[in-house]
Amino acid sequence: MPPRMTTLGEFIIEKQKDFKYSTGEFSRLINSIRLAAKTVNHEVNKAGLVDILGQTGTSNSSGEEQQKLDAYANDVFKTALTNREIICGLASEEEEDFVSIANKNGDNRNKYVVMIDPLDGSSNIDVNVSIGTIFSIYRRVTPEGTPAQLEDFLQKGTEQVAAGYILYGTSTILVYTTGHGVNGFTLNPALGTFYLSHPSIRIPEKGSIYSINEGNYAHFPQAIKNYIKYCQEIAQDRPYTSRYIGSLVSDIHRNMLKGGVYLYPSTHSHPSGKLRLLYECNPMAFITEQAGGKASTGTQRVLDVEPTELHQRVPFYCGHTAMVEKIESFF
Ligand code: AHM
Ligand code: MG
Repeated sequence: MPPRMTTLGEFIIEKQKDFKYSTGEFSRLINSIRLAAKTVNHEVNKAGLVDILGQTGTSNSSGEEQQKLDAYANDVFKTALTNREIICGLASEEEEDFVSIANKNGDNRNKYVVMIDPLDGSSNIDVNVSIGTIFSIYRRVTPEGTPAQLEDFLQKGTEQVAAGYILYGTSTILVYTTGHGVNGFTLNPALGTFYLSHPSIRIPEKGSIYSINEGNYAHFPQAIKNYIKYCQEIAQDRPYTSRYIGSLVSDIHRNMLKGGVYLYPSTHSHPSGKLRLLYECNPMAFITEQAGGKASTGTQRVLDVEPTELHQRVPFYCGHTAMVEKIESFF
């Protein structure tokens, strides 16, 4: 008999009691994300086969060209979360503004808002490199029954009640935290079921990978130039290796399992860094801290940054605690 494997559905029900606002509403929310992830996964896997590759010709709110799959993933997650009447608001990296969501009877009694990067690393789609979805969940701060407001979204990362990512890679894995550690679930594509494959993920004690786009070297702050030199110097106790996929979810996931640090500093073209605080950095910071790691802007804990706008960017250094602290020491 094969060993009994826990499914994501079973895990959600089992852990409902750990969730401090346990109402079943939150479990339904995670369930909707699971369903949307399976749908997007299906489409991503056949991306090379159907005429869905290429660009829509429109740009997203940051002025970058949107790929067709970005738009598709955005629609899938939005529909899954909207139709089930479980959230009162949604903000997406692919959309300029947040949307307030009312139930079919017109009320706004739901408690949660979701922020999502529906398909991160989408410039990699055309070349079969792994991409991902990142999500972040908050309790609303405005009164239930009223439309969601900007302040429901501009909350510090410390206020997240859950965050996760889905990596569409050699296999599809959904990793999430509700503040009680981090667990990963791998999709069995034959059955369409996610199974608990990576329980209680902890970033390994010995980190040796640094991940950064060194092509931007000339435009990095001096502190980061110095850190890169530090990583490159040959010393017996520092045998660092460089790995950079250019797909945040993949780079972070690898570092979570193998030990390492991810860096996206400020550059000339992106003076505050490229990554978005609300859709990318906060969820990854929450997950990383829950796995025993650390996430910093170089001078501040990412989760403590006070957001001022939806599409705000911050420099991002995330991963193995000692490696992040080393980076901070260079600033
Ligand atoms: P995106 O949200 O437009 O896909 O951009 C975010 C991506 C991350 O996945 C990745 O880490 C980073 O951009 C790579 O940027 P660069 O190509 O500048 O190294
Ligand atoms: Mg992104």
